[in-house]
Amino acid sequence: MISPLSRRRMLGGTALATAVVAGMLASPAGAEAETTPRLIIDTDIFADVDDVGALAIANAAHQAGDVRLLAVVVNTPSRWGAPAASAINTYYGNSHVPVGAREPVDDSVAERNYAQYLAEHFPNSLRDGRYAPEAVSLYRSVLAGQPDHGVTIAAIGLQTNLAALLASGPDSRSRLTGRELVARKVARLVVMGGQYPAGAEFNFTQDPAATQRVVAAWPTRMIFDGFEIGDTVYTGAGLAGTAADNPVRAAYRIYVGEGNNRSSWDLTAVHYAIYGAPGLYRLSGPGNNDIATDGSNTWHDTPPKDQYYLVKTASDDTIAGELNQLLTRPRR
Ligand SMILES: [Ca+2]
Repeated sequence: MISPLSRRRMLGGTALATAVVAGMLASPAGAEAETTPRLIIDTDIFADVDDVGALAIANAAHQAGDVRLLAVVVNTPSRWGAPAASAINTYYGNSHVPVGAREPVDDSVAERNYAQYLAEHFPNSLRDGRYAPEAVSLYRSVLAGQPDHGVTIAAIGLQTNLAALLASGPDSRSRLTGRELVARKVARLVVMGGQYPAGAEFNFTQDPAATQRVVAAWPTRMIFDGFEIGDTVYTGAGLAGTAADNPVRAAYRIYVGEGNNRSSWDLTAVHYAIYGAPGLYRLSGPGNNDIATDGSNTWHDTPPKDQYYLVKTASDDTIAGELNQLLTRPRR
């Protein structure tokens, strides 16, 4: 069933966004070659429920050994976003995965506020976003400890944290600037944002100045998952058959109603960041994503930068099937 909540991506709202990260090859010294991708997710969890689905997929993949989820950072000012993310990690046995929050943390309330419900009703390590580490500090700390070019970031919300990371200066965690640290440690940034070849999409229009800075200055490969990829891929109804203590099921129940689906903008981005999803997508040719002052975007093939966007090569039902399989996989 298609959710009636088809509002958000094309118009502004009050919520914020994030970034998702997925990991690439890593070669830790003194250990056997490691091929498990390493991922950081930057999310506006609390704005829409597809962030919950995306975190569920990342946790299920982490549980299966398909990815190493390094951290989650939240780019909304809600005090409930970070504990909600922690509740999902905790459900999957990943309470050790750190969750950072954007400051200042306030009492913003979203429509169908599943995030507050998860924070208050499911075990988590934070309880309140005010107790979470600050997002940029967490980014710098986590990135500094990773193999060079070993991290994928998946951005599934606003670009606010990423812009602040790029602008950050040397500190006790690293003597590199934020931009230098990203250039050294990150392999690629997968971004749910924009529309291709052109459009105006929620994640890019909520903090357009940050979007402009990130897209213009990000020093590694960028792959864009546009509005058109996940909009008609419907997932989540099957959560009604999962465990009663599953916070992902609770979030979908609150946001779209038990047994209903939601679009899969963020799920497709995180899934791609982890698995590459051969057979589901191809990459556009290289180009450059031009961000206007209002956050709308236009793709140009020239001059080419290390930027690409996803193009679907499978049906929406096929993509949804793969996502749903992960989304409803029982925790171990
Ligand atoms: Ca999101």
